[in-house]
Amino acid sequence: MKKKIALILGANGQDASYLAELLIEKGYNVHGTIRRNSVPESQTTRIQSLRDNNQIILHYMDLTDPISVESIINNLQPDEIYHLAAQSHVQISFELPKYTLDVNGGGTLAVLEAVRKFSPTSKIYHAATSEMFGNSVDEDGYQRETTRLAPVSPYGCSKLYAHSLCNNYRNAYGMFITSGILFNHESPRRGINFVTNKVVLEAVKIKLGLSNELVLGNLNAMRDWGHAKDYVEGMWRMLQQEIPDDYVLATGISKSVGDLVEYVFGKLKLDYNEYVKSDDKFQRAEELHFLQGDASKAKEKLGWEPTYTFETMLDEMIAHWIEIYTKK
Ligand code: NAP
Ligand code: G4F
Repeated sequence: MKKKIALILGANGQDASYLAELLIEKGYNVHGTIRRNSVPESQTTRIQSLRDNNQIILHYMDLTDPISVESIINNLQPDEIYHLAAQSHVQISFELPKYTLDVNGGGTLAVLEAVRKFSPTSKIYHAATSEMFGNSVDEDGYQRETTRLAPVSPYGCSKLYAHSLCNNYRNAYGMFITSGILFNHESPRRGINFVTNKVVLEAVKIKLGLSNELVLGNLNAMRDWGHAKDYVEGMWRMLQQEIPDDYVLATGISKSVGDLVEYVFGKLKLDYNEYVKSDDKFQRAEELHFLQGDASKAKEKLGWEPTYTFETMLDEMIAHWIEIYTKK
C-alpha cells in the first residue's frame, strides 16, 4: 500500500519533533519545513537523529513567502498537513506585533490558499491555542470550544485571525481543516525562554552550583500544563476523523507559576525563597491570568486523554537537564 504523505510546517519546533516521531512510527512518509538561518546547525537540533537516519525529508519554507508555501504544497500533494509553524512566544509578540500577525495570520492564509488552489484534498491541522481565550472563563471555571475568544496579546490576536480564517475556509470551500485549541504543553524540548523550561534549567544549574538566581515575572499567573508528547497524539487523532471540527486539548488542572517553582525547587531539595527574584522585564503589557481547559469533547470524540501529569512532566524535564549538565 502507498504510504501516506504528511507535511509538517515548522519541523524543528517542540511539537513538530514529537509529531514527526509519531508519524514515522505510524508508517507515514514524513516531510518537514525549516526556514533559512545563518546558523544551519541549530535549525535541526530537535530532529537531528531523524534526519541522520533519513526518516524525514526537509524543505525550505517561510510563512512570509507565499511562493515557498505554494510550491511545497503543490509539489508534494500531502495527505495531511500539520501547520505548526509560528512565532509562538507571547511576550515577544508584544515586541514584534506586526511580524507575529504576518507570520501567524498572513502565513496561515498563505497555507489555506495554497491548499485551496493546488491540493484541495489535503487535510489540514491548524495549531490554535488557549491564548485565544484571553481572560474569558466559563462560569464553572473552565475554558472549552464554546468559550468566548477575547485574546490579550498580539500572539493571541494573530492566532484568532488564523483560527477565523480556518473556519471561514472550511465553511466556504468545504476544505478539511481542523483547529486544535491546545493549552500549554511542555517537554525537555521546550524553548528555554518559556517559563517551565526556564525554571527547570535554572534550578538544576543552581543545584549543581552553576548559577545562583532565577529571575522571573508574574508568579501568580495560572496555566493548564500538559506534555507535548500527549498533545501531538491528539493532533493526529483530529485528522483521522471523517468530519473536521475544533477540539480543546488540556489536562483540566491549573497551577500557578509559583506552584511550578515550588515543585521544581522542592524536588531538587532547594529553598526557592533564596534564589527566585523578580524583574519587571518579564511582566507582560497585558497578562492572561488563568487557564484551565475542559477536554471532554476530545475525550468523547477522539478517545484522547493525557498520560502525563504536571509532576511527571516536570520530573522528566528535571532529569533531562541533570543528565545534560552532569554528562562526562
Ligand atoms: P515552537 O517550538 O516555537 O515551533 C515553531 C516552529 O515554527 C519552529 O520550527 C519555527 O522555526 C517555525 N517558524 C517560526 N516562524 C516561521 C516562519 N516565518 N516560517 C516558517 N516557519 C516558522 O512551537 P511549539 O511549542 O512546538 O508549538 C507548535 C505550534 O503550536 C505553534 O504554532 C504554537 O503557536 C502552537 N501552540 C503551542 C502551544 C504550546 O504550549 N507549546 C500551545 C498552543 C498552541 P525556527 O526554529 O526557525 O524558529
Ligand atoms: O511559558 P510562557 O511564556 O507561556 P504562555 O505565555 O502561556 O504561552 C505558551 O502557551 C500558549 C498556550 O496557552 C501557546 F499558545 C504559546 O505559543 C506558548 O506556548 O508563560 C507562562 C506564564 C505567563 O503568565 C507568564 O507571564 O508564565 C509567566 N511568566 C513568569 N515569569 C513567565 C516568566 N514567562 C516567561 N516566558 N518567562 C518568565 O520569566
